[in-house]
Amino acid sequence: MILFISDLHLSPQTPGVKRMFLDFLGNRARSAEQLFILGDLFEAWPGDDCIDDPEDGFNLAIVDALRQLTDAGVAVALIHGNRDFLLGEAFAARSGVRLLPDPYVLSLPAWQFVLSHGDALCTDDHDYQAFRTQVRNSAWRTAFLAKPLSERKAIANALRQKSESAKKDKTQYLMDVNPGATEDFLREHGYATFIHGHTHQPATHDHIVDGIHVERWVMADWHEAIGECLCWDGETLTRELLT
Ligand SMILES: [Mn+2]
Repeated sequence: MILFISDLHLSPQTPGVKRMFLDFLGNRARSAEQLFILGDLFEAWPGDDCIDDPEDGFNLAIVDALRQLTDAGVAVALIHGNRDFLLGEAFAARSGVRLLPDPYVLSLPAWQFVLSHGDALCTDDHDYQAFRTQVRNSAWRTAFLAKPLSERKAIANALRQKSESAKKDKTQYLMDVNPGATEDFLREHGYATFIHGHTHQPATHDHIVDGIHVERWVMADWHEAIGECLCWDGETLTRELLT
């Protein structure tokens, strides 16, 4: 069995989500062979050294819980989101989680999936795409990670507030995937079943691309008392409510 989750946006401000996630890792996820995390696991990630931040044990608790799951033999893999794009090799080594490229093609004996966070397809949001290009540039990352942790945390906070207030001015279509870009993406990935998050608009969409039916599963973000995972049992994909 394979499980998929995304958009938990873990932060000390949402202790209920953390509690649900730790419960998920300790119980539901134990019966899976693989767990895929499709981005925005964390609300913010200022760099891997935040795991050992003496002022804040929040991230360490999450990393330790992931480690217990991977030590138990569950293969956990992660695609970066637009919030936690700085999750790096130290995080991977500590947690046992494998970092994947975005998009990632998951070829199984019975089916083919393509996995992504989903933000790259929100092509109508030009401001966001410019930001995405900047932060994924290796020179920008090196310069950013050279700053002290406290400064990086402050910058991440300011960016988050900016993005939250910008969201209020954005019309709905800016915050969803672009239909043409999505169709091209489905074609480029051989009409595989597409699973993504990011938009916080959970739904299962049916696309007809070049006369071929393709499913696109948009995952739900997690809230204080409610979460979601997708489960592939080898034959069918289903949504599971987590409480
Ligand atoms: Mn996102």
